[in-house]
Amino acid sequence: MVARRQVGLLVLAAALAVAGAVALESCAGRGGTADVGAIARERGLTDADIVAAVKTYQPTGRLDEYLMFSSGGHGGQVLVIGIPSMRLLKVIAAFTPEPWQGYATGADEHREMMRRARVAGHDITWGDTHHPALSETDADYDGQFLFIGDKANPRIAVIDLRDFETKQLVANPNMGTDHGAAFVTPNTEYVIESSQYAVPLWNEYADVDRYQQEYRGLVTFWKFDRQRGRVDEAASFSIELPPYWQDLADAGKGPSAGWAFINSFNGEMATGGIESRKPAFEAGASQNDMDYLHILNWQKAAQVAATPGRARMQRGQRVIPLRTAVDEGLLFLAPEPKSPHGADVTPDGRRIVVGGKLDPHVTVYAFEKIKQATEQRAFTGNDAFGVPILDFNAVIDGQLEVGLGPLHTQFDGEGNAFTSVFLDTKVVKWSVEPLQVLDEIGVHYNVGHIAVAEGDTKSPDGKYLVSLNKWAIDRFSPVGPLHPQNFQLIDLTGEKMQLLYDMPIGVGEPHYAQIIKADKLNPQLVYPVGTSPGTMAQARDAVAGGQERIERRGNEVHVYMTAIRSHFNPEHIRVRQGERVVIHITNIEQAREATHGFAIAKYNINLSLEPGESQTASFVADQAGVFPFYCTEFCSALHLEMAGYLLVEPRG
Ligand code: CUK
Ligand code: CUA
Repeated sequence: MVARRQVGLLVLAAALAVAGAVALESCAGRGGTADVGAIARERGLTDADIVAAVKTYQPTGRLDEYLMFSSGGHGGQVLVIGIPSMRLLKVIAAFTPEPWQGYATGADEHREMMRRARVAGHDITWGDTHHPALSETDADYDGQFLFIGDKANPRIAVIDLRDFETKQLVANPNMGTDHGAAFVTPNTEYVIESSQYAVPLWNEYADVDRYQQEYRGLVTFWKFDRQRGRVDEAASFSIELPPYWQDLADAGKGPSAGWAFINSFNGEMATGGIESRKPAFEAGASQNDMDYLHILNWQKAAQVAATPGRARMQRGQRVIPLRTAVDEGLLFLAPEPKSPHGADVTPDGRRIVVGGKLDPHVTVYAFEKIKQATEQRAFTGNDAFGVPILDFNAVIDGQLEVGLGPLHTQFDGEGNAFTSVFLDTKVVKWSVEPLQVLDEIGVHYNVGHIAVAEGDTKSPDGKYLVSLNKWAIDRFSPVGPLHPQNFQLIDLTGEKMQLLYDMPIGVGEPHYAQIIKADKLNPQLVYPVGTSPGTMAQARDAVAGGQERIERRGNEVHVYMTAIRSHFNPEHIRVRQGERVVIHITNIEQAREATHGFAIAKYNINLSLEPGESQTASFVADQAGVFPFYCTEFCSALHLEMAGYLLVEPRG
């Protein structure tokens, strides 16, 4: 306590010295005092509060040290947040249309991307994002790509960090929902997506009565083509899994590179209750003391999938049948207590930490022991599907009691682990070797994931931890029955963890986040004129200044348009009712941030054209009349004049 007070006083002294005591007096006379001590007293701030403020405040123009990419939950987006300031820097549209960035609100490119990601014949206009994964090179974030899974539908979005935009949505044809997505292998060879709620795999339909016979879990290894910046669906493969409900996944690294680990719950294979008079899922799926950690050799599986006759094509995807996976030694199970949630590989790749939601311990598995047991075929038996089960006590390093409801674990670079504890609403710091609790801090309130700076790499920075809490309850002014979520920034630099900042998240419920050193990112600030962001290459229909024109081709009217402060060229588009209008529009600016919007009244179109960007929007002019179009971005003093008319002549 004494030490903390001294720090506070030091900070005060420093702040006063910087501000300059003379200037303070003159301010005070005009109602506001600049006496830091007086302000703190008046606002009831403690020394710890002042330290927290000084550790997080960024003066105007100062950039953050880290960027956090957070899931936006069932808002379907990705949030980009600066650390330590906790300022929201960007919302990246991924699965949900986002008009202000012209995402899926008119551009043909997005329409095509969304069309390819249709699921079960439906247009899906939202997503439930859970786990973002930064691309890695040699088990370290490389700042090139970001992937995120949509639990609901089940899909993966690929975001290019050259422009922070979504480039591809990949739908999984063989899953009901996913949850272990997205996680990457150490060189981003594959993006991992594993299922959650089992559904029939080989047949379209089977009643839940036939759960054990027909329902299956699945893990898909999406092959990532880094050169193209796209998932290569044809080069990807899946492995059939037992119908336990697979949960979180993580990829091995270092000594465990080539392996993946997936938790599961509902090892009971409960099929639900209520009208069936069987126990409801919450009870039925929580009866056993042990569930199964799935241990997968993906490197070997990739070879098996490539061997003719080993994988079966199912709905256009190569799937290694469960039987083959067992015969080839691709899949093993290790018991894990009890309804586990997080599975997290330590930075050195030697251990896997599992938190059992209904068990007060974290369980630490030793990969060396797992590997030995699989090689010596030291199994205690097989599950109902023939998958070999390892001896729990032979493959763990130990267990550590951390509190009620341990969920997810992160690591620093000094051999410490941090586990979120849901029911006790706290974060516990512990050492991996020896297994020992070191510290804990209460959070507000229901903690889910936590994220540590560079926490999933082989060399985490530690330094900061963000606790991603659900249900803020009383932390912020009430804004109706549903409160914002609460991100809490925690300082890891001292012996005791210290709470620094509360950040309300007024959108979907975030799940996971990753924090990357800001200087690893190097986004471009303008596109070369005529770039299509989809390909990052010259758009076929890009328009240079002076080339603007309108061409008629049969029933189509092609408008080659430019945008530059503060006009569109042309400003009049004349078509006949029923004609197809194809507008190719290029923002020919090269000044930073000189973005223009392009909205057409009553036709549900809004594009956002960043400097240099070229896009196409096409639609049938089915409504006769006069439709203003205008720029939606306040780009200059004469921005309101950046407008034109679409004139649709009635059919005669
Ligand atoms: S989950 Cu939400 S708190 Cu989808 Cu990783 Cu654990
Ligand atoms: Cu361009 Cu406003």
